[in-house]
Amino acid sequence: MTNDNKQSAKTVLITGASSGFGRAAALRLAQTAGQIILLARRQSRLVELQKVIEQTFPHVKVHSHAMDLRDDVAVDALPTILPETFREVDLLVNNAGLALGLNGAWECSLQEWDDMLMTNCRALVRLTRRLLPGMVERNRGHIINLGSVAGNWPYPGGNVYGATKAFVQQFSRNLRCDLLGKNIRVTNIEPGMADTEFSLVRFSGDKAKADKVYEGTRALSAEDVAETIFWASSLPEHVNINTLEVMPVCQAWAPFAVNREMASPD
Ligand code: NDP
Ligand code: 8X3
Repeated sequence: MTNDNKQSAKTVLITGASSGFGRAAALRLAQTAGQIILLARRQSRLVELQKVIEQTFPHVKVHSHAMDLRDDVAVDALPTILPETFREVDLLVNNAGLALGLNGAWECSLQEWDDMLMTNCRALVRLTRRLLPGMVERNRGHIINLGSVAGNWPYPGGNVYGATKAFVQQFSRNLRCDLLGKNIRVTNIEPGMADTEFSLVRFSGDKAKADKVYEGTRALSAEDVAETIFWASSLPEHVNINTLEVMPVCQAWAPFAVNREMASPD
């Protein structure tokens, strides 16, 4: 299988483009895209990235759109308020997402659980639902979702975050079923430990705690994950990568956890 850049998406929408995978994916996809829509809440970051892309890839048209994906009204309005030349999205990268906290389920903040559900699940399906009819009408498109190894493998404190990513995985597969017979691809990319702002967000800005996650490791970089997004999107149109689980070499699965203080008295 060789990459065929002629098949690459023309108009790309990337959520969570202000940081990490989203930013790196925008820079990587700009090498072949015609138009790129950058979406996240932090406008100044998007504007800075837009300038970098425009300077580095003068052929690419960039539109920055600052919004909170938890806002249903803003998500619903998006397809009709984009500048006309950006409306026919060929590649949707549903990347925006977050983990909040690493506590046991009995002591987690319900607000944080809601925020993860709203961003990682509700916003992702809503935006997909809004853009999908156009893809179906044009019989062309690719949706790349950012799942996680946390959607496949449980770990302590992963409670709702992992569950949101399991949702994303099954949503991706079910989309494939619904789209059978249409020329639309769906891919779920499932990275392991990657050094972005992810842990800083998870630990509410506590940099020492976030740095500890990556201490002594060679974690995935944002660019490593961006490369997988680019690769999946640049394969010939008849090739669908369903799921792609990617870990750094320094990461593997834990053994089963066994508590040895619960033996019966006799
Ligand atoms: P970052 O924290 O670096 O980036 C997250 C992005 O999501 C930011 O651009 C942020 O932008 C955006 N975002 C978050 N909430 C919202 C919102 N309500 N509305 C709009 N944009 C939002 O993390 P990563 O790049 O690492 O994560 C990207 C995706 O990959 C996430 O879905 C994450 O769960 C997943 N992932 C991460 C892994 C890791 O170890 N890093 C591993 C596996 C999966 P802003 O704050 O400006 O709105
Ligand atoms: C992020 C990877 O292992 O921190 O999705 O949950 S992990």
